[in-house]
Amino acid sequence: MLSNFRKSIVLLSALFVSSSFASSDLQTIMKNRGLTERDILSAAKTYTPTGMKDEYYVFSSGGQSGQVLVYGVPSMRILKYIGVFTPEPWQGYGFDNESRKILESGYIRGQKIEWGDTHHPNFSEKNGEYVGDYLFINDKANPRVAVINLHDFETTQIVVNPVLRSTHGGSFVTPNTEYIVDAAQYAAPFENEWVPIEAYEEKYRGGVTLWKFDYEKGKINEKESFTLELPPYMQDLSDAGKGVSMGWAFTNSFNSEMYTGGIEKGLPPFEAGMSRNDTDYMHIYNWQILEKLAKDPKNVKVINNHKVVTIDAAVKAGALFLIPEAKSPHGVDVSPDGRYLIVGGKLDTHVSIYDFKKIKNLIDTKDFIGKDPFGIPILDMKKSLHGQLELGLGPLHTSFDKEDGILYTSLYVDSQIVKWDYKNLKILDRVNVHYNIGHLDTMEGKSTKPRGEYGIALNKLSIDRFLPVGPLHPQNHQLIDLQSDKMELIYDMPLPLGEPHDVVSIHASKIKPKKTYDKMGTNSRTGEVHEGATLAGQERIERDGNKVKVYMTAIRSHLNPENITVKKGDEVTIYITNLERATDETHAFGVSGLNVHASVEPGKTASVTFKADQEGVFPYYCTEFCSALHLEMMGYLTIKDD
Ligand code: CUK
Ligand code: CUA
Repeated sequence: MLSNFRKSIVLLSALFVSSSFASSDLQTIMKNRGLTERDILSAAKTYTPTGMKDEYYVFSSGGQSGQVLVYGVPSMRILKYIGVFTPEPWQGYGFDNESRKILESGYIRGQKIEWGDTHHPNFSEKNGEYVGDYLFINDKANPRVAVINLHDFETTQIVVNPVLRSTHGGSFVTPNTEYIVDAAQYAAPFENEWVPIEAYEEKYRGGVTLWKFDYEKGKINEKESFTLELPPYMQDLSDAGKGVSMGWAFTNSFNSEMYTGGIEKGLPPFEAGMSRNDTDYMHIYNWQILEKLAKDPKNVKVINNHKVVTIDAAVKAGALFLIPEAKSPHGVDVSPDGRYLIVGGKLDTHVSIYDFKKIKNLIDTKDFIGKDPFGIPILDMKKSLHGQLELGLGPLHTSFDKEDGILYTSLYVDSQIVKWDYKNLKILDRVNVHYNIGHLDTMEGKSTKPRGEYGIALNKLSIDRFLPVGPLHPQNHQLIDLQSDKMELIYDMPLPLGEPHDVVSIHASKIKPKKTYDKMGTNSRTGEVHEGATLAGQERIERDGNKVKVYMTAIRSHLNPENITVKKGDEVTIYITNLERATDETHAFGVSGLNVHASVEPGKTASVTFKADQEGVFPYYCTEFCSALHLEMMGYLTIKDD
């Protein structure tokens, strides 16, 4: 597929360069639109004619929308929004009972949460390679992790962190999806109680939660999950070891000062107090040892029904260490072979390359330079480093090329991507992006087998790149061609849903979504046949006291039943089964004026429950334009006061 694509580009460029460059039609268009030859080549690299499909899927965080976006590369065409932490009406997410149950499991200690701050999506992995079965994503604001089933692109689970108050360094995945890891951001007490800020060092804590994933069930097992207690250093981005560093994981931090603010008292603000020290700490911990510790009650404090492995127990078992890193770093990214840890300086112009073999040697020979106030052994920074390279202002994140030793790092302040060689510490190329890049991605770039080929710059600001739409600007995802020595910016895509912090990409062949649900009457959130599944001829209305159950079917072009009469005060549940077998024949069910909606894809059963608390006549209808007789796909709900 790629070779064909490449061939057509070669052909096109040959055509342009050798002949009179372009046909007169093309020349006219170029002249009228002010396009250069390079623009035409970029168009040829990204334009995807009708019916042609993309080579890669990209899954993007939807930022404050609490959702996930899916788009294709190289076309950058948006394919789907997936409702995750917030309602999504088209999919009925948060409206039908099945999805509402998922969404409500993400409420925190009874508090309804209606937004998210999604940061980092990650795929399930085997041997560190991406497997297109599941996607995980974390919510920084309301510390939660969600599981999305990639066989139907639906959210199937949300777990709430029982001890941390905000999490950022997640959700990264251990090489065989043993754990979904989520590291704290802002330190806070683990218990649900008031603790004065003066007790910060004593009572506030950071941590890393290791969510145990049951691959067969596709679910996080909360009982087998645990948290490693960490000092209140403000943990940050993280990554799992692989290859030579299998079993280990790495988490940055940015407040080794343990500064607690105080601008209101005339003290320096957080930003100044937190960056006084020249170094912060990378946390190095071994999850394989920790998982054994978590099974023994003497290593564990149980807080909010959740196991917390103490710092002391982790240190005693040789499972937790610190290494200084240049002040307030940002990303830590593990090389495909697991040997090198690339740490973005953020406030430092350098990127630091740590060598895990050196780190392991220091650990094995107990070669420590001291301990932190919590008794955690500290390794020598210089002795752990492979080297440092000055890349420019604001290095943040890194993603890898298919060529060994080559990678790409984002520079926030300089608004650039730098291509460089981390083994020989050499800069190879730079490209400007628009503007202020955060994360970047290369295709499958954080797996053990990166494919490179395309890069995506996730830019925080777009300023002048798009038609203006008011003071809140869209963000800009820019596509970069990585297939030759020189990086080339080839496409801009505005993303208007929220701040899309991070994306992950996967070859299209690795995602195998269902076209329809195979078992008639599937509950899509559990994969089981729904209790309310209704086949043709089984349609009925049942009453039990003031509870009314309607077993409804939908098929082109009628809903059955078409008349439902209930009494005021009844609790009404309608189960809707879409009997279609045809691809893309979704029916949906909406009742006017009652906030009732469900999307029912072929083979699915969804249910809605509502209180019939006002007398009146409420038309219901299919909200998907499914056939020429779609408008006729309707009925009447009448609510009678007697
Ligand atoms: S990120 Cu979350 S602050 Cu660099 Cu992963 Cu934007
Ligand atoms: Cu079914 Cu419209």
